[in-house]
Amino acid sequence: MSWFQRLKDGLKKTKEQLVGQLAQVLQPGRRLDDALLAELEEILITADVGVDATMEIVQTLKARAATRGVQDSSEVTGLLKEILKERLRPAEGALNLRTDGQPTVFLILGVNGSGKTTTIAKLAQHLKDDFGKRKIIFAAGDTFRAAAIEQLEIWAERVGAQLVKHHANADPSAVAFDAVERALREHADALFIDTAGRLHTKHNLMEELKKINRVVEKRLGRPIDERLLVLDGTTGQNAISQAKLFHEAVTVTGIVVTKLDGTAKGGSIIQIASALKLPIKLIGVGERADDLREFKADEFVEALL
Ligand SMILES: Nc1nc2c(ncn2[C@@H]2O[C@H](COP(=O)(O)OP(=O)(O)OP(=O)(O)O)[C@@H](O)[C@H]2O)c(=O)[nH]1
Ligand SMILES: [Mg+2]
Repeated sequence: MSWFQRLKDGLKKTKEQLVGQLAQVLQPGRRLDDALLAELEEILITADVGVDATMEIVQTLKARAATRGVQDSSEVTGLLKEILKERLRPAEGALNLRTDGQPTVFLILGVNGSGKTTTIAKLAQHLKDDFGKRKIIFAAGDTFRAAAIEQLEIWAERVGAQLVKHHANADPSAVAFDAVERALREHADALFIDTAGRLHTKHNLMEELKKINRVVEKRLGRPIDERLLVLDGTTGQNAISQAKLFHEAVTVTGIVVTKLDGTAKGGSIIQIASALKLPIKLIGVGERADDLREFKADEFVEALL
């Protein structure tokens, strides 16, 4: 199955809701007036596009319809697609993969359950299949949650990566340091550092992440290539406040939005792109190893509407 088909399948719930509601509002022959725009606003908010982004989108649509002399509701979907693509395009961002023979180092961040560990597995699979990256190392930096190490170990076996682990409750920075040593020594193509999503306090977690970042960069003698923040696409506004906390602690280089499948709230990506001035590098639409790809604005909007 092609990625576009998988993306469409993944976004099915959002699409069905969005397209269904739009069809009810955009009845043939209905005029594009303020009442219609108010209904459109409601539909976008229901899909978790967020209040601010929705207001801006509807205002833009109104202005553009006026400039172009559009009076009929039949042209609204076309306008909406155009505006959503324009909004989402600046949020696209390519992965920063090294080409100098050094390992590309990924630090994977996010609150518990957002999809960090599965994102590591999926991205590793993608790098193997589509970028010819053969030697991949996972660092079991979530030493806090019971079973996290085993979960990463299972994925490592499944996608053919090597695992660097310590015992439970070990210092995650020490695990990360060892993994960097090994990645450099063995000339790995990529290193993924998994992290815990929950500690006793938020402050504690942020301090730990800063430390991992510091220790790794010191050993590397250069910045980490990608500090990816994994956000659960079904959590909307909440995801945005989390992102601000993580970004403050360790500068985030890109966002991964997961779980866009199985929810009618796939519009959250528009909210995330609008509220955070950070590139959305990848999106996840399922639990399988090949359910993650680079985020492309036009493709996303076409799959959605
Ligand atoms: N439907 C769906 N499920 C996903 C996606 N990504 C992750 N999941 C599921 O979400 C759950 C949590 O994923 P994990 O990768 O364990 O999340 P985590 O951030 O590592 O969680 P902690 O280790 O507890 O901090 C798992 O059941 C995954 O299979 C996705 O894109 N779509
Ligand atoms: Mg995990």
